[in-house]
Amino acid sequence: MVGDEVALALAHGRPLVALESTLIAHGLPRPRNLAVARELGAAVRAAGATPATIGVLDGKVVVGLDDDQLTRIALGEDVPKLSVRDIPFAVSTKSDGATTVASTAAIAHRVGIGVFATGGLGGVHRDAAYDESADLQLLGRTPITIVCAGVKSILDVPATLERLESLSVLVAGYRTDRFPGFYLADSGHQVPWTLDNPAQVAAAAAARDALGFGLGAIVLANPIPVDRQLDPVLHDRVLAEALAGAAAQGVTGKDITPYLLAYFHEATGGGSLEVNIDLVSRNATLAAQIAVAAAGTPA
Ligand code: PSU
Ligand code: MN
Repeated sequence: MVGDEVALALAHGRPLVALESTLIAHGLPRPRNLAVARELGAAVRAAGATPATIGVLDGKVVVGLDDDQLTRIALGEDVPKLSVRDIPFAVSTKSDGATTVASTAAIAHRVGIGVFATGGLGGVHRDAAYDESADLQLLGRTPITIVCAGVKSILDVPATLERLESLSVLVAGYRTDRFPGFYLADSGHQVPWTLDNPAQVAAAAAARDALGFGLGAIVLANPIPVDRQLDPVLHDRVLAEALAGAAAQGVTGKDITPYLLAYFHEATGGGSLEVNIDLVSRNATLAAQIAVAAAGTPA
């Protein structure tokens, strides 16, 4: 399950950052997705931690995909998107698969990795038929730190924030009191707490664990800087078109998020893609800094 380099880092208490593979396989177009997967690993290393990209190959959960394995997940035909409930089926049928935030967080915590970086969390969708990502429930019961740019702006952001509160997920802004809007620096909503440096984030995780309330994840919301965000007017126009397109084509279930992201990437001429890559890579760097700070903090 655990690759050699990750096993060594775990054994020596060295800083590690989990990375997910659904973002690679289903959130970004090929072949750029493979280059991004490699860049994320490099960003984690440059900040002094070991990357542990998670996925499933031939029914084996792999923590720390090597370059060949990463290539298989990024470029493979019909690699399924595996949320946490799908993992037992993928294992028992010896399938390959890419792991979402929910499944990556579950696996990372299971092997003892405390920090995880992604782009934007799943959440409550805007469509009429009720659709809520399994990411939320899982984060409610999994004590890791996840660095993200908020929740994807294709979602119902205020409803998702309410669900995060109900599930007692710890939410903090990184150097901001605004909840970021994925492609946008500000979703228009506030965060209850602000943390200003990696050591404060590590200290919050340590406090949560020491209190023993059985709380779940810290969602550390790290906004894209305003000067690098997608143009908000373009964002709102494309979002309306994308939602209408999904409804007209009857896209539902686990296909809806990849559909909306791909729609954005095409309709913005790659503009949203660059922002997405930028924000994930910043999150990977910050996650590594937090893992480094946590490794220096006695438990
Ligand atoms: N962040 C991104 N791109 C993505 C995702 C996150 O920048 O594609 C993925 C994550 O794997 C997340 C999933 O768990 O989108 C949410 O899918 P759903 O809405 O079907 O739960
Ligand atoms: Mn869903």
